[in-house]
Amino acid sequence: MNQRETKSPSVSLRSDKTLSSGRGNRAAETDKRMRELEYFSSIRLLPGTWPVIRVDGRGFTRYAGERFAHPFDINFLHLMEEAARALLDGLQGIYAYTMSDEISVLLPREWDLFDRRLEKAVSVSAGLASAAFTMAAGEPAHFDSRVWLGTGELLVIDYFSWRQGEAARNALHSWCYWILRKEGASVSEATQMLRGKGTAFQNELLFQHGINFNETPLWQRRGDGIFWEEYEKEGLDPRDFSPTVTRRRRICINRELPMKDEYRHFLQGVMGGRQ
Ligand SMILES: Nc1nc2c(ncn2[C@@H]2O[C@H](COP(=O)(O)OP(=O)(O)O)[C@@H](O)[C@H]2O)c(=O)[nH]1
Ligand SMILES: [Mg+2]
Repeated sequence: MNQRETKSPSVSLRSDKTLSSGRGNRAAETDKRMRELEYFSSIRLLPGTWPVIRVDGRGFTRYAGERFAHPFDINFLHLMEEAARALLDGLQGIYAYTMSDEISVLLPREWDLFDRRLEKAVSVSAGLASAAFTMAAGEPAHFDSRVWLGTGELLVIDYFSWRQGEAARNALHSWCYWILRKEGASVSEATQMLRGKGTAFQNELLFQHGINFNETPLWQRRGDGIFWEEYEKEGLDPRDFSPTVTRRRRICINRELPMKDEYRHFLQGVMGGRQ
C-alpha cells in the first residue's frame, strides 16, 4: 500500500483505537530506533572500582594568564576551591585534590549516583565545576572532565601521589619560567632555556634570583586537599529545652598537605571505613 492509499476513505473507516495504536507503535519504534543511537549511554563505571573524576580548566593558560598573578595567585586558588567544593558536594565525593587548573575527585567504591553512567559522570562534573567557578569568578570559564578507575586502594593512593608529584614539578617549572619571562625572555626563549633541565638547575636558577623554592607556600608545591570533616553541634531539644549534641559534617580545606609516605597515610585515612 502506497502513501496515497493510506489516506483513502476505506482506511479512515478503521476504529479510532486501531488508528491510535498504530501511531503509538510507530512512535515507540521511532523512539527505540533513536535511543539505540544514544550509543554510549549504557557505558558504566566498572563495579567494584574507585572512580576518580578529574576536571581541567579549558584554555586556562590564556584565561588565568590574563586575570591572575604569575606563577601563582591565591585568588585563583580560591576559585578552584569553590569548584572543588561543588564537586565534592554535588557528586557525593570523598576527597578532592586541586593543583594548577585541575581537580581530582575521589568517589566511594560503591558510588551509585546516575547508575554509574559514564556520560552522566563526565558531563555533570564538567557542568558543576564550570558553574561553580563561573559564579565565583563572575566570568564564564569551562572545564573538561575524564574518569580514572582505581582497582584497589593502593592504586588510588598512587594516583593522588602522582598528581601531587606533578604539582611539585609544575611549581618549580612555573617559578623558573616566570622569572625568565619577567626578565624579558619571550615565551619560546623561556621554554627553550628550561627544556631538559633537571631540578638542581631549576632550584639554582631560583636561588640566584633570591627565591628559595622550599620556602614558597606549601599549597603551590603540594596542592590543596578538600574533604569532609565530622563535628558535634550543640543545641536544645525543642520539646523540653534539654541540651542535645548532633553529629554534622562540613567541608574542610588543607593547604598544607603532607607529602610522600605521610600523604599516603593521610589518604588511607580519607578512604578508611569506606570500602
Ligand atoms: N596566572 C596564573 N595561571 C595559573 C595559575 N594556576 C594555573 N595557571 C595556569 O593554568 C594553566 C594550566 O595548564 P593546562 O591545563 O595544561 O593549560 P590549558 O590547556 O591552557 O588549560 C597553566 O598555563 C598555568 O599557568 C595561577 O595561579 N595563576
Ligand atoms: Mg587546563
